[in-house]
Amino acid sequence: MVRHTATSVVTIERFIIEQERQFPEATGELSGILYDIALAAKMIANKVRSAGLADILGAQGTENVQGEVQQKLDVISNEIIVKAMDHGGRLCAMASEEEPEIIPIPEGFRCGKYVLLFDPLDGSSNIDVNVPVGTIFSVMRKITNGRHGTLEDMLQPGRRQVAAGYVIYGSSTMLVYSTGQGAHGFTLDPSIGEFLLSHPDIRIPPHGKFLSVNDSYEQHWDENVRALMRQYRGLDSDRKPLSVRYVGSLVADFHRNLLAGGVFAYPAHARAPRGKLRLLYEANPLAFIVEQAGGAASDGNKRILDIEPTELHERTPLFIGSKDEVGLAAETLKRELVSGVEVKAPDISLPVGR
Ligand code: FDP
Repeated sequence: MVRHTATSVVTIERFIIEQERQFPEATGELSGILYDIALAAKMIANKVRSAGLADILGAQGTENVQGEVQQKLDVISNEIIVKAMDHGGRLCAMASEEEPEIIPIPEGFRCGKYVLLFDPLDGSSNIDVNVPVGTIFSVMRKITNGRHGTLEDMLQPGRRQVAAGYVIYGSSTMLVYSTGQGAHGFTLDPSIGEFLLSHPDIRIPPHGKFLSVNDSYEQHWDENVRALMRQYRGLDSDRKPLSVRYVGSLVADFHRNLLAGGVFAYPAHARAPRGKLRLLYEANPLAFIVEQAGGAASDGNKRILDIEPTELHERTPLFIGSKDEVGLAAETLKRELVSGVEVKAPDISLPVGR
């Protein structure tokens, strides 16, 4: 296996080929999906960069399946990914945060053996104020017979992902992905239009530095969540307090904590009994990455990657990041509730207000 350091000049294409060579039985289809995602990411990065100039900022006026107002760039990013991926012959279906149903491969194109699930532009409520946004993706192997992908192919637990990753459109554009052999980061060099390996084999510190949580929901949290947050803040315990950093763009908060150590928390609360984030194309892919980097992800009760999904757009509470902090969440949240707001049975059909 070729060993790269942060100073070797390695394009994402070369890296993918080298990884593929370790599996002589590989057909190259998964590699093809990753190239296409990298291409779509470059096209979206270009749109995000020129957003203010091209009059594509702001809301489109339609609502997506989650009942959230779609931003123009959400719609554009969704189209870019679908068009970059639907004709390559490697996918048999796709699913996007922006579309209520599965996206079929158009007639006339070959169907492959993988399904792709994605959030084309995560954190899009931040676009108008020039805050980093991202794309998140998950690839699963088709498990049903027949030419076309089905819902059943999508509803697999996250541990079955064959590849997952995200792109952050920040001060620079970075793509981080894993095929189960570590998590690797590539930074887009805009002068040559190539993603170059910049963060080989990312390792998240076992103990966190940062806490990312929207604590305006504190009034709706149950006692256990409040107790957990007090511990993260160094109250009621001799733990060193974590510093609070909350961008409100999952990819940006996750990325910072992945590199510097920390935990992103979006707990369930009385008004959002299943939290806000989506299992299949937000929590699962980031959980895959964080575990590959030595971290952990839990819904407070269960490992995210072991959750058996039942709906395409289902939500999950999420605690993700450094192992110690996610472990503390699992330990604290399993305590019996003494008082406070009881978290009711999940109702994932209800849109959750911001
Ligand atoms: P957004 O609604 O802007 O798309 O995925 C949804 C998400 O952003 C995450 O990126 C972000 O972490 C979270 O919602 C923010 O939610 P709150 O405003 O409730 O904190």
